Amino acid sequence: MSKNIEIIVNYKKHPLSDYKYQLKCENILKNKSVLILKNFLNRDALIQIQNEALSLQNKAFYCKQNHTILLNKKDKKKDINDPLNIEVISDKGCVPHDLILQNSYLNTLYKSIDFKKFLIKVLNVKNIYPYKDKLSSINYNYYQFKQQLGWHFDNASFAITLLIQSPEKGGIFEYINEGRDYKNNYINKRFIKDVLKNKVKTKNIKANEGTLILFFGRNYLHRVTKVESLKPRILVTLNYNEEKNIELSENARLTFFGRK
Ligand SMILES: O=C(O)CCC(=O)C(=O)O
Ligand SMILES: [Fe+2]
Repeated sequence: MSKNIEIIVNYKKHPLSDYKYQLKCENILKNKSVLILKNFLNRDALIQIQNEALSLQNKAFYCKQNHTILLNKKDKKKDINDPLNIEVISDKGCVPHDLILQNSYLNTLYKSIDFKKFLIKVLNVKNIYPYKDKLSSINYNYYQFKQQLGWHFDNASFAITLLIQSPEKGGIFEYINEGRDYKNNYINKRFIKDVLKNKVKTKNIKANEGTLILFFGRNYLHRVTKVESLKPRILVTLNYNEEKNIELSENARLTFFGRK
């Protein structure tokens, strides 16, 4: 199998190594905090990754969690009406990196120098590194019938996802790009309370299978609505760190993958 990234990525539409294209993407991400690259994967590569996702599905570890929008546990001693103390539910399945074949297109893409250089420029970071542990760098995520991800802000500064399979109904990525400025330690609780009460009109991302999404999830309240079809929503997260030798904590690994 060739390791050429042009076999995987639709270079005609997304010329990752072209400086002008990089600048354009960097500006969109800077201004909108989200970059959506539709038809990022070539058709054959998408089909191959979809097949891999389906063949690994029975190995997924499913976890259901109650958490606050800052991904903490609810504090029973604190005000239960405080929007930072309201619980939401997340449940999905996860296949960790060590179950993905060495020669998977996902590994080729993840390790590709061209892809890394593109990400570094667009995210405006010094460098990016894989996780030190063997589970966290690339994950398949499965949202089965009635599964969802509750409203939250990410802990990581950026997120990179590839939509692999859309459900027939539900499983929509919704977001609000107001209400928090992580750097300045600002959070608009009243506004967020209205979001949690479904009083605010949310935006959603219309991604199709093969779409790459980059976003700054620390300032973005986001969720995935319940999947309403038997066909699951399948998403890959490509996880990098700005520093070397970072591990996902053992606790988090036990929670999301069921093992260390
Ligand atoms: O499933 C998605 O599209 C988003 C996933 C997400 O927000 C997360 O894993 O923090
Ligand atoms: Fe998130």
